[in-house]
Amino acid sequence: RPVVTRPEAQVIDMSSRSNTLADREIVPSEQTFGFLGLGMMGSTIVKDLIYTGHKVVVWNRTIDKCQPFAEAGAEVKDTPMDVVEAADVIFCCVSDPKGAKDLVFGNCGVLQLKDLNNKAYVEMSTIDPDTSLDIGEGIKQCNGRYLEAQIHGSRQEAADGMLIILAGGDRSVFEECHSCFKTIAKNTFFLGTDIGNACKVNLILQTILGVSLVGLAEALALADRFSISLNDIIDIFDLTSMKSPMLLAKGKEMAKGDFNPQQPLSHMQRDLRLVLNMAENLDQSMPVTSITNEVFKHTKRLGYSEHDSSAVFVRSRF
Ligand code: NA7
Repeated sequence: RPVVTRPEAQVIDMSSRSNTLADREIVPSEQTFGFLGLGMMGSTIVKDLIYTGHKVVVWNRTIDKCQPFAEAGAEVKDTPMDVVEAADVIFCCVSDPKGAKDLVFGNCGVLQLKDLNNKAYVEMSTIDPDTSLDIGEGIKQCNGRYLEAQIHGSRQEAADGMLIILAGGDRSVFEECHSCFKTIAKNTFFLGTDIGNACKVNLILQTILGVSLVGLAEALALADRFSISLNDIIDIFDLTSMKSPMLLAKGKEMAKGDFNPQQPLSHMQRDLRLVLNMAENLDQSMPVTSITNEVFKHTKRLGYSEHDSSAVFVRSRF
């Protein structure tokens, strides 16, 4: 069993800007945008929203993370409910479905306000369709408008303003978020008014990613057993029609043993679990995804939760 060191804590560089922002003519909306959750994704997004001139009010469970944003001009609130009171459109970007639900239905959560007065709530945390339906229903029952806006992309893609937004729900909210989405994403899709579709599409994309990563890891582990240079394999792979920017990048990370979390392994495994739950409800057979999930679960148990998903290679090398 390898000795595992935790990845270095990632810090948001408040002064760095993605090159892409300079090319996008962004006219910031006049509305006030609330933001719940200043993890790596949330922080990167909020930093760019402030930079492009949006009025932002923030909250994070660990309050210390709000400090740099206060210095950069954001208003900081004590509870999610306070953010909702102060904002017109509220984004949420936390780890998982449970966290997303807590912020809406929990103590000091969004729905403590009872009447949302037509405010908009935008769920960016990766969640399953049923959770999105529950959140959407709660928001609508309290006179609010709901949009699921799933973010597809790595932390680096977020830092580069190159996310893909997959949205569904209230079209008016989608339009009100235009200048925000233009700030953070290279493409934005509205997948219809049915809540849940955007979550499904996001999780389907994650299935492709997860299964591909495990295939890549196993192939490279076999090369390693033969003492074939992994760099050679990657160079040759680059010449084939199988290559993709993502697989090349992940292959290089595996070869270097550099698992700096761009897409944390725990998030990948969470997504596969959500996929398998969806499939279970449909009696849809997904044997390869099931095994992929087991592989990620095992890698988590080996201590690689917080590393990048490419750390799945370590397990394959056993
Ligand atoms: P991170 O960097 O792991 O950050 C997770 C964030 O979620 C962070 O702000 C956490 O607060 C917050 N969190 C987690 N659980 C809760 C609960 N129960 N209540 C309130 N806040 C919570 O993840 P990323 O930023 O990379 O990703 C966020 C989402 O974007 C994720 O769904 C991705 O798939 C897409 P903390 O700072 O720990 O107090």
